[in-house]
Amino acid sequence: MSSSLSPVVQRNPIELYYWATPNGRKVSIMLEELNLPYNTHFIDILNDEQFAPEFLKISPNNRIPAIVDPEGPGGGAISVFESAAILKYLGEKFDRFYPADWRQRVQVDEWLFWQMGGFGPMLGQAHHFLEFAKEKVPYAIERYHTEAKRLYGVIDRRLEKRDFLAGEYSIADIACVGWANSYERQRIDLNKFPNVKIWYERLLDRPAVKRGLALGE
Ligand SMILES: N[C@@H](CCC(=O)N[C@@H](CS)C(=O)NCC(=O)O)C(=O)O
Repeated sequence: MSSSLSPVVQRNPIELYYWATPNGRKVSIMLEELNLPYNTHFIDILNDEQFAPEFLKISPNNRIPAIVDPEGPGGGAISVFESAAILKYLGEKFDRFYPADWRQRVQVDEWLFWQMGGFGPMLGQAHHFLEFAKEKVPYAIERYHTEAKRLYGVIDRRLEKRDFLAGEYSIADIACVGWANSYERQRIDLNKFPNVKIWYERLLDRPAVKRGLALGE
């Protein structure tokens, strides 16, 4: 972990294994926010490249995103898979967007894990059954679309009197905006969630968020 007294300098680029999806974009946004050098390796998940043995060595769950940092703990290389683990790793290493204060960090973790457990998997299912499923399954559409709207309601209440999800702008916001960015595909009317809409626009005003979202488009 870095010390806030001596900012860590990244000398060699981080290797990013990526496809332009909500989970992938969380990491491209974070790398852009940190202004780090990185090389992007596009893993075409529509053509099963995520199952290549070389990729499985760094991402055993055969999913993007993953990173390899040549300058990991102790100086040697480290690979990290799972988007929240990557956000936490980078946040801790560079001491940015992940507060050191324990109480504040708990809040960031709450909303980060909320995203990983709900505002991600459920929105993904809604998107799948609304747009991709080969057969129309009304039960599944109703179940996941209802859950997606409930989750947007949760985040909307949370943002009622706040600019960001957990104190200052943090990896919790970065994780959630990756998914909120696909609200149209989830058939969510953002006008019904006005606090989310303002928060989303606030995040889109950040050049790094724009660049991260645009990677691979
Ligand atoms: N919990 C994982 C989920 C990653 C994930 O689902 N990635 C998708 C793209 S958004 C993927 O690689 N899908 C490939 C597949 O399903 O085979 C994370 O947050 O990193």
